[in-house]
Amino acid sequence: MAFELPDLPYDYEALAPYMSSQTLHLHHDKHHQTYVTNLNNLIEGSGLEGKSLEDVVTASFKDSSKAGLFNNAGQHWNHCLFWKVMKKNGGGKPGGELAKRIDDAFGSYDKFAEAFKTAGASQFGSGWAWLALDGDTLKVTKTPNGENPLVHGMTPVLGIDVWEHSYYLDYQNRRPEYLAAFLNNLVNWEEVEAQLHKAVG
Ligand code: MN3
Repeated sequence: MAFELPDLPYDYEALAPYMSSQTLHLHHDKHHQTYVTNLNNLIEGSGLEGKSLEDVVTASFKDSSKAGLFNNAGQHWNHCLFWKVMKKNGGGKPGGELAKRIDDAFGSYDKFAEAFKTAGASQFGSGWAWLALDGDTLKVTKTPNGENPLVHGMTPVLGIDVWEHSYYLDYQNRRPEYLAAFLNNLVNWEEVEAQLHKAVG
């Protein structure tokens, strides 16, 4: 069964002005679609046909002959999470178990936010910043290009795309402003908490 581009869980206008309709159309309909198309083409004959997306990501990461497959599978996984962890009128501080785990891991929400923004701003070139579960502990991490924490044995619960295609139309070169807007106005903490519960089982 071929991999498919998921619909956005909100209207294209829903995240404006923090992420414009134009950015979402290009980013979802063009960039993400291209990763899905390439993934479906490259998986043919790879020996990984029929595997779950997570299995394709982790198996192809270990095999340098499958670098193209890895990049596209990783980017498909990353974007599926990215769309889900945003919503209209999102952002601000989380509640519930997530708030407690963030306090335990970082000392406070503000310290987490600084670490997350620093990770995103300091990722040289294209990549991602993450909040991921490492064993039983939340960590902030960053990865280049299509890589993600799954390949390092961690489970991402929140991710932000810091490729230029994700913010350049709305923020030009001001990546730190985009990172701040994501945390203050876009994060769907209920979905992040759901991802956390899925990860801890
Ligand atoms: Mn992207």
